[in-house]
Amino acid sequence: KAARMKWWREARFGMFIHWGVYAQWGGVYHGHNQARGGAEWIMNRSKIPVAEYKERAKSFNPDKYDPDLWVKLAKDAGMKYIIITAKHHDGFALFNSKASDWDITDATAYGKDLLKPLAEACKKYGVKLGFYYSQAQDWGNAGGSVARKEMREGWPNPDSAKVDAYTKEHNGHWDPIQETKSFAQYIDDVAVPQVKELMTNYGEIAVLWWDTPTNMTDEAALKLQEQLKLQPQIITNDRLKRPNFPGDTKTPEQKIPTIAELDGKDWETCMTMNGSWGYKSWDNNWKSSETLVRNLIDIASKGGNYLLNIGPGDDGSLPQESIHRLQQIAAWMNRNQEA
Ligand code: JFZ
Repeated sequence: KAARMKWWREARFGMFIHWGVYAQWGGVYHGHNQARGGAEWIMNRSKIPVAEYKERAKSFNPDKYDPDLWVKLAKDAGMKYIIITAKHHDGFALFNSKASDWDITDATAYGKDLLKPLAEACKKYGVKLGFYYSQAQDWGNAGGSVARKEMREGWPNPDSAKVDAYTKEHNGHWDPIQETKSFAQYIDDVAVPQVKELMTNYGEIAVLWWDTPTNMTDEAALKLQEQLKLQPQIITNDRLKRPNFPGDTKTPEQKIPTIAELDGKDWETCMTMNGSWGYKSWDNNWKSSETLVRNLIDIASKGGNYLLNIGPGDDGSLPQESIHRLQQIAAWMNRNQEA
């Protein structure tokens, strides 16, 4: 394990990327700003019917997508690795998947694998690439599980009480199409083959970043873990299934542990630059570059890694505020590096 963890323990700084078709909403549904949660949660928070969500996804066409720029910004800021949401909770795959039509190639106007060119750019700049994969929650592929959130936290829909009652009775699901398969079928038909695709088609993968093990079973976790043997050097976090699948790294979220809280395990704090992981058009609550640099120093001084998030827009461009902060971090790195 020590050999496998060596680069990660020295890395200190990485880039998290939350990107998907949810960027088209940007935290706004039917003219209403999402009341709570990250913009990547809008489908669940607003209980958008699956067909309606997929209809809008058809026009997803990120023609300003420039992975070379993303990786260069990361590299210049001193980041050693990038983790991108290959599939978030809405179930949409940013890659060409044979296991589901709910993917970039079949479901959108853009039609090209988004991860391949990112993998190439990472190789070019010597930055490691990892994938975030929402293994349990999947709102767009039948059988996936759903964390129940009340709709009235989303937008003032007159039917919200009815919708909330429905989700309560249906294990969080709000659209009958979500329950046309069992969770076990979803794992076998979608999650396992997709993880295999991710472990096979993009070269060396440094990290598999699991998330929200809602309704996970040991059986499903074992099947998913099995696919990782295709990448023997891979590092995983602790969110596959608790408590029997601890993974390699702990992931305190949006917070930096105190010295007293450290327990000797490898850890990585993930954090947003504003208040949302996915692109949210109206969130102007940006942390200053000074704060971000201080966080990095604080984390590095305690032996952790800092995974700092960007949320690209639906056209593939990065918020100007994010670019600016990455450049200011790069400038700080330059001023403070050994001669
Ligand atoms: C999850 C996702 O639901 C979210 O959209 C984002 O991808 C984030 C990085 O991960 O949210 C979480 C997961 C775990 C905790 C909090 C939010 N946690 O352990 O406190």
